[in-house]
Amino acid sequence: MTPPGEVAAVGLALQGETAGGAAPVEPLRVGIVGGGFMARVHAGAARAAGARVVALASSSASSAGRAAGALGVDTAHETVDDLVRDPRVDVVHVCSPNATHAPVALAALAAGKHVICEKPLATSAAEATALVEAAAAGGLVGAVPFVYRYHPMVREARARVAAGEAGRVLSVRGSYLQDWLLDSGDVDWRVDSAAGGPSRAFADIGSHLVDLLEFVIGDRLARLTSTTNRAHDSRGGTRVDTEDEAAVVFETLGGAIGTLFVSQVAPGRKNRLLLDVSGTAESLEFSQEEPETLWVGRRSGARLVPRDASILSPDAARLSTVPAGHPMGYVDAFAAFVRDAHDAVRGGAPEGLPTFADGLRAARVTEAVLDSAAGRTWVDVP
Ligand code: SOE
Repeated sequence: MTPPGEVAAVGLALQGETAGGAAPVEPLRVGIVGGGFMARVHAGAARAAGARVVALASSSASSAGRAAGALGVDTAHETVDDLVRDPRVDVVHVCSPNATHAPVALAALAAGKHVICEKPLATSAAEATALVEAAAAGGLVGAVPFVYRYHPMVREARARVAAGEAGRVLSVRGSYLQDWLLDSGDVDWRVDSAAGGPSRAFADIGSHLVDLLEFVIGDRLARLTSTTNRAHDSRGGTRVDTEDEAAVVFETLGGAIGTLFVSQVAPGRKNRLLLDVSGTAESLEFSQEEPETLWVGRRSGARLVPRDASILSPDAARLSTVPAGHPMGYVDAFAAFVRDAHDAVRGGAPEGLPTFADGLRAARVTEAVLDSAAGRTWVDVP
């Protein structure tokens, strides 16, 4: 067991901190677009990474003023354009509704800003492609918060697969269940395709699941067939045209098979993302609601591996910033993601940073899921 004092050595340095007494680095300056739950999470993560949150813009000047006040941000801009052109802003964090992601991120890139854009990166693969190209053309960082990659035990599962300890991956079962949209009175901008895009449950949470699955097994979905379901055709008096649930069967390029199930109407399930991988030697199971352990099963027996940096792979240990027994979770994963994204802005190449290319990948899988469900057929994933 690593003594508590030594664990920080495997963690990441905060911005502004330097090794060996070198001159301190100026904090990055963040501008946030959006004023809801995710804006709050991004503001906290940016500050934890040592950045300064200097400006905020939202759908109106008044909502920007309110959110800036609540989050302790000095400048509330009247428009998003004002924010992306603010010379004090180095990185724009896009936390507004899905349909605005592409136009806001494109405007920020055009203004020469690095961008962290919430998922889904865009509501179509064509828009996501334009974002990948714009970031590359400008030599700018584009990152997407597939933050579940930042749980240390996810990195541990990935390392075990990469090292061959799990054997050849035969099958994967992924599910992501929530219940916050269970009742017909549960309304949110996400349920309306004009604001959220043509896919809701899959784009919102299935995108996390696919990203995590491909990240952990180092393989890609090749083809899939899917079906979707809707619990309520109308919510709060408005017709709903997005799915509440999606079920997917898939094959990977590497020859594995598997299933995915996502639901935002599963009673009692709050944020239950579960990934269960079976290789020829061992099975691995990670549950987002119990992120401090990884279940590792072999024919000879199963055990729960604890998040203890002294026994983990280097990448899992790197993200394990407090000693074992001091629970880490979603907020820590988010902070680690932003720390790595900001490190990339400074020219670093952090391991496993989800970029716009990964956002495009999720958009392609989402389109394949909707196409397959509409055509009731197998679809190749581009
Ligand atoms: C709501 O479904 C939500 O907040 C998602 O938008 C997030 O991406 C997910 O991490 C948690 O649930």
